[in-house]
Amino acid sequence: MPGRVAEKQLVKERKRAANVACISEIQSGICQRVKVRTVPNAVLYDSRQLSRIPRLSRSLQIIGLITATALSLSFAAEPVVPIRKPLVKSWFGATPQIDGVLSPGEWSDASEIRGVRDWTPEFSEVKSDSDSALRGWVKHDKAWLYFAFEITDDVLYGITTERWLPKENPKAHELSREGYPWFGDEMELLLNASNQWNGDEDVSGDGSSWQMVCNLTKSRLGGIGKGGLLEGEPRTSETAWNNYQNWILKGAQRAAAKAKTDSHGYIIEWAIRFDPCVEIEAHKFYSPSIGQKDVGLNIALGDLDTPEAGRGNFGNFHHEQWWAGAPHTRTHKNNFGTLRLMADRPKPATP
Ligand SMILES: [Ca+2]
Ligand SMILES: [Ca+2]
Repeated sequence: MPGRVAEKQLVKERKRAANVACISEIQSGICQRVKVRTVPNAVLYDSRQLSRIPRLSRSLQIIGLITATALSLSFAAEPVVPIRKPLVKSWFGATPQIDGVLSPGEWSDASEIRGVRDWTPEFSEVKSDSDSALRGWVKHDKAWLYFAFEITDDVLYGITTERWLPKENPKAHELSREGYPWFGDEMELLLNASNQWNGDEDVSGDGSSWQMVCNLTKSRLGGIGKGGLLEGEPRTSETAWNNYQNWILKGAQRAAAKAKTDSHGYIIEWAIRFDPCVEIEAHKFYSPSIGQKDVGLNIALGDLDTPEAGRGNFGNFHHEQWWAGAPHTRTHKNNFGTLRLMADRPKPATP
């Protein structure tokens, strides 16, 4: 469900969902009645958020088992979910070629990011690197921020599977605001250039903060079947949608996504021009001449396989792993990690 949802309605929905999720555990005697953490002033831009049923983590189930033994079943447990807040530095480096090929040495002057078993799972946990894993790199030059990702994925949606549709949206592959840009094997970058937030709000959809998608098998520029960039969230905002589309059409963001020849993964290379996409203050865009600067960053790796692999999850997604944040709130700016832009300094040589 897109659009704004009042807090009361959201809390009610989550309590109902949590009760549904809890019934089987109550029946088997290992679950307490579980309070659902509220999200004050929540603004839902992403239709995945409301539709996702909060699932009990393994640790929560263990807590439930222990407390059930020790205390009466009327006791209410309040789970505390730690929020991942990683930091990565972006050093000044050589300009890469955005072609979906990791050439020898092309990213050796960049900082490395690893995942995703230890990232935040929105859906099923990742238990094996051969199922879903990632090596990533980030760096910048005078005018652009660059990311590269080498993704391991044992089943490529729309390549080694049929292009099946989710029951939630028969228009999932329409390249409009009604479609699901993130439906498929995909990555999302979320940047908060201002590095400021007021509460639990998501990105605004302009140079100060945004969420864009790179899908392996569809794109704004290449259509269905060709990987690349798509307008991300909030798709409910016409302004955000138009900003994102302009960036793609005018080349302010460029990306290449290519399946590996063995079909067990893919490569993404992604370039983001500081002007207009890293607006650190109103009408002021990052440049190495400004000096070192922290901005908010989150990264998502979405893994869609077969409908059976994602049974019980929204859209039958198998995995959606997040570099920063907690489940269900990871798109809020206050859940992001930090990208430290290191001005004109190159990566120090390894000792
Ligand atoms: Ca390249
Ligand atoms: Ca997949």
